[in-house]
Amino acid sequence: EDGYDLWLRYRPLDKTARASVQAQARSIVLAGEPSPTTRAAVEELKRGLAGMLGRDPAVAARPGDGALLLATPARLPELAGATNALRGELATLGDEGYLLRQTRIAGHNVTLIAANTDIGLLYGAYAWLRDAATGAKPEAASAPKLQLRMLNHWDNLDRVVERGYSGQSIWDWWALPDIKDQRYTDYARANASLGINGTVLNNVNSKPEVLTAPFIAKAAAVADVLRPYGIKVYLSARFSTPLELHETATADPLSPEVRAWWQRKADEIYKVIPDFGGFLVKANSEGQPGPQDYHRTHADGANMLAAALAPHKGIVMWRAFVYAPGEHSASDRAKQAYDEFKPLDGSFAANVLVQVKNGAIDFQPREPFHPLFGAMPKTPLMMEFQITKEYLGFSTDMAYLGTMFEETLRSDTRTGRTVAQTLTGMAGVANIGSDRNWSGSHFDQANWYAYGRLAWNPQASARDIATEWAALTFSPDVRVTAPVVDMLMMSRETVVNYMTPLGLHHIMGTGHHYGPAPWVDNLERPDWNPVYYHRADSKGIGFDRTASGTNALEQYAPEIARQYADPHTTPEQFLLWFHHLPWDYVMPSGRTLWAELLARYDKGLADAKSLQSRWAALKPMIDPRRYREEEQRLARQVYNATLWRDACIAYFQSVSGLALPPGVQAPAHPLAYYQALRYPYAPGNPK
Ligand code: BDP
Repeated sequence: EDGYDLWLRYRPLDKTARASVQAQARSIVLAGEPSPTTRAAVEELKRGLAGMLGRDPAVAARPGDGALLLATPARLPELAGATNALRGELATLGDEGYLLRQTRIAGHNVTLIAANTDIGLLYGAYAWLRDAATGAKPEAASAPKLQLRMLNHWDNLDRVVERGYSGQSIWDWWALPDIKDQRYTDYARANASLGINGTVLNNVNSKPEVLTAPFIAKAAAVADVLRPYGIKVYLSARFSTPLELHETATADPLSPEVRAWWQRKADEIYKVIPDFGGFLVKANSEGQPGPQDYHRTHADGANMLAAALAPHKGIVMWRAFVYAPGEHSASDRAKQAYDEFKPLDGSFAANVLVQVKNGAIDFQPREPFHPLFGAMPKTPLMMEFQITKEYLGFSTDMAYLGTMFEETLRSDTRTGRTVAQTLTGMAGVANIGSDRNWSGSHFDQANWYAYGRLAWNPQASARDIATEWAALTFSPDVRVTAPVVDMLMMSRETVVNYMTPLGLHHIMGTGHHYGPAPWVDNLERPDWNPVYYHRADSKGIGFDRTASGTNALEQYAPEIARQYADPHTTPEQFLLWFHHLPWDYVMPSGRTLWAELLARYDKGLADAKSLQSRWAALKPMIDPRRYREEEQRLARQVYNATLWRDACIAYFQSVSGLALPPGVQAPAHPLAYYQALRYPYAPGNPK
């Protein structure tokens, strides 16, 4: 096993499971005429059954006893019939939902995969296969809770992936449109199995070229492969495209010439991609051009593009990740997005969604939820999660993000809704590349999986998802799933502890964001420096975001602002995010803040070692290649955790001037050693 098959491995079942699956699927029957989408569903069922049962399944034209029957009301009038009990249930499932049921149809006992549309059938087929492979009962009705379930590829046209740790981009722009890699189809299968229904092919730091005819043709070729799987193609658009292509004299969104250009461009795209999804835009952030260059607002910019796409039913996903030099950068970068976007609530066109990162800084190992969730009731919002682990040790360190996504989604905004309930869509910055195992490491496949499952149902449990993934990826044997799930569930907290415990953030190495660098204080902009974020000195540590500091807290609902104003009622995990506290501040554990910080670093390292030994215990149960590949990574993770612990302790001790309490091991090297470490060819770094 090399990981290429992801969670769609369809390995032979044990005897009992085989008998049960066989009984449910003596033949595969599609009601009505095939379409490209039902063909994909039937092919997947054939592939799955052949793998799990060890022989090719029969495909029949009409249902008999034991048939696995795929039907929509349009394909099988009986389903739509007034006497059919399923009719009402189906009516609640919308265009993408499905139901699985063992029932009697046309005088036969069948396993029914029913939906209102062909894409629902495809999703139902994947769900049935998942149940078959994990031994779950095929009795379900499910519909996605979010309309838009997107991947965002940060893939450049030269195939370098920004923050990508799994090889080159899977999109071979050079070979497209004539040569369509088999991987595109397998990508579509994997994503459809999770219910992902859109993908942005190129980096948010976009180039004008992507909107020229040759690249539109390439994107169209990808769209053709993904279409049967219910996945629409989107592109990241650079705001100044017409100007940079020398086709207009300005990029001002209110200029008639510019508006007309984008309209023509939209028409041109829809001619070759009739179901093109729309644009994702990063504007006026990190040097990207945008409407503010012309003293216009984000809404002016977004609405101009939205007007061009609206006749074709396309959408604009406008990112709220804005941070630029100026007042905010000098005081508190965390406040900029809210300050710029909250006043615009209600002024975006109907086909604009604002895409907000999970936290207000930048994909840190832990952040409180972004204050814009719950604050823009008149604007459809999308969550942006980062599946690729830019700040969590790349694909080297193990960190299951299901728990992190869950933590944010379940956060109560105190505006009557959880974060999940404020969402219309979700975007995940993909961790997919052309590595054989797709995601750089086997465990990182779990993050793609968890993201997709949570995009379908943001209320799902990270633990249940981990269990499902482990069963599909390694083995349904509980002697494998139970320990693998334990590893997954502890892994992200482990990384938080050895990198940024107690609410610390952004103390990673400059540019690449790998490894510790809390000492960096000499970068051009204040908010590029780790010292800006931890503010440690001889007296204390932490960022004061209360009223005595930057008051970023006031961007949250009053109940939260009140609760977090006091360090004693602030959740410990966010303590230093919101407060600057003296080193001798007494923690709930009874330890001083200084001692607690050291204890957290120690725990992070101890847990990294525990991950390693837990995996070692699984050796007899895991296939050799995947075992070895993760074994090496977990060893490297122990090295990284040691480095983080030692470097951070050495540095914070150099500022606090405090002694290490008895029992705490001194760092292996002096601070200067850690400061001198370099990572010259760290992957994914655009600089
Ligand atoms: C940061 C990355 C940078 C991205 C930026 C973004 O370091 O490479 O371009 O986010 O989201 O996390 O636009």
